[in-house]
Amino acid sequence: MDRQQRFVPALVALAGGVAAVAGSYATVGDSPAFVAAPIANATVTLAPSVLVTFAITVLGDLGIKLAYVLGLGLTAVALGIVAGAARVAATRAGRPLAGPVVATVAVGLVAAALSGSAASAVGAAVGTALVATVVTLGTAPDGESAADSRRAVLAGVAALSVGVLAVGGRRVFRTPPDDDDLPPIPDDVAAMLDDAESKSLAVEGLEPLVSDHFYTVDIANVDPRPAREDWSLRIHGAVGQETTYTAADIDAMEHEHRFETLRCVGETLNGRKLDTAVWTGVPLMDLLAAADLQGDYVMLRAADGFYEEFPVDALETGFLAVGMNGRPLPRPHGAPARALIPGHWGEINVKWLTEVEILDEPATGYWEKRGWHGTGPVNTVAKLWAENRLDDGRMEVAGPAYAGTRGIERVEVSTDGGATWNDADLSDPLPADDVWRQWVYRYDPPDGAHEVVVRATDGLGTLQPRDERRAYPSGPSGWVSTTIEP
Ligand SMILES: Nc1nc2c(c(=O)[nH]1)N[C@H]1C(S)=C(S)[C@@H](COP(=O)(O)O)O[C@H]1N2
Ligand SMILES: [Mo]
Repeated sequence: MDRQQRFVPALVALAGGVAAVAGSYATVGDSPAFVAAPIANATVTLAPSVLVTFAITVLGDLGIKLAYVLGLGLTAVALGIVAGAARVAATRAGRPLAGPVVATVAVGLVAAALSGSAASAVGAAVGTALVATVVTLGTAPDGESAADSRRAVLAGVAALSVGVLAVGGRRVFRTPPDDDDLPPIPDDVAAMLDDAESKSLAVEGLEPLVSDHFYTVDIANVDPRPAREDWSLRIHGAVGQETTYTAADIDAMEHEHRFETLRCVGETLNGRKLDTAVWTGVPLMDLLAAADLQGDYVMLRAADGFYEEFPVDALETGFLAVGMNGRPLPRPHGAPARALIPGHWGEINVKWLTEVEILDEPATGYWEKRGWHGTGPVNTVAKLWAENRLDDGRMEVAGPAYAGTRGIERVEVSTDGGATWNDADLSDPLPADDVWRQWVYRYDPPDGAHEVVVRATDGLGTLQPRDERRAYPSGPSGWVSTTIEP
């Protein structure tokens, strides 16, 4: 065997693994049954917290995509090792021709164990069987030379790699589904969306009061996709009466619509993980009152293994959202149902909610185990998202301001680095308890470069603190500033 040829078995094995991943995706698609899903999710949940914090605060959305690609690669290698080991075992047993069959069965069994899905496992096994067939044909004893067999293997590897890259690429760069397939927006929600549109300040580059694009943050690399019929919400723990609601139970209840803003504790000071939507659902207390809550703390648990704990009082104004902007709650935002806890950091607004567990004693949530303090009320912030030079030579600066349930009373802008301050104009308030406002300020710019600083005062009259702090562990703080060049 020359050196090159020694790589062939490893390449064959890897191709078997890549094909298994592709085959599983072909059958079950981007769902939790995808064979790479558990490993892709484990790359997030098992990663050291420093790495996760770095990924969230520095890489942002790219971090989760890299983790996904890593998960795909690790799964392909793992299944490749299974396929390769099976072939080696068959050869050692003196039955080399049984190798492909043994490899196919072994990959199928491991894929079934990983994914818990027969369809996914069959897809994976078929992928491996295809590679094994290509290889067997390529190395058939009827005169094919070693070089030809190598070429066949390499062609197989290349073709399958292209396949899986295309598949992975589609997941990573997917576009949202067409609106045409969705039910029409109910009139009352449409009226709220109109209200928000008419109150949104007309500033170029400023997102409207109902976000065009709502950020997502979660530990689920492959989002859960609980079928509505299988979903239920269990209320248990320190309760007088354990209760379980199905989706049909929720459907039968009276629904409300609310504007509500969410902000992630892990974002940067002037970051974009701050958004607003109209949510449709039922007040959590409509669901919880019957359970007779007896503990002081609550743990919310979700289908992706996420869990967060906080004082039970915060549930009083909480909401179970099943719709967003007049549509069914989208999968990335927690379908079929998520919690909304007014005024608190995003992380306790648990998506894919499955359990409300009432506790007598405090416990530690997912992010708090990793050092964050993100279960409490949000920090006050005024952001600077738009910076426009107007036709008449004036400057226009604008952004959103948010202080949770405290509300925003005032936003001030300094154009001289904080020496003097002027009041910005605010958007008319939306009828809601936990929602952002927009601010805008127009001025005649000085001749040279100048520093614009912005700060908000909340509804309790408290000025946004000036001291700068990074996101970790309690959310970013400080005044947003930027230098504007002439
Ligand atoms: N089940 C589940 N819920 C979750 C999370 C998660 O990882 N899993 N992430 C939380 C965090 S950190 C934030 S900021 C919000 C973001 O909600 P969004 O993705 O709808 O914007 O969801 C929260 N709910
Ligand atoms: Mo978050």
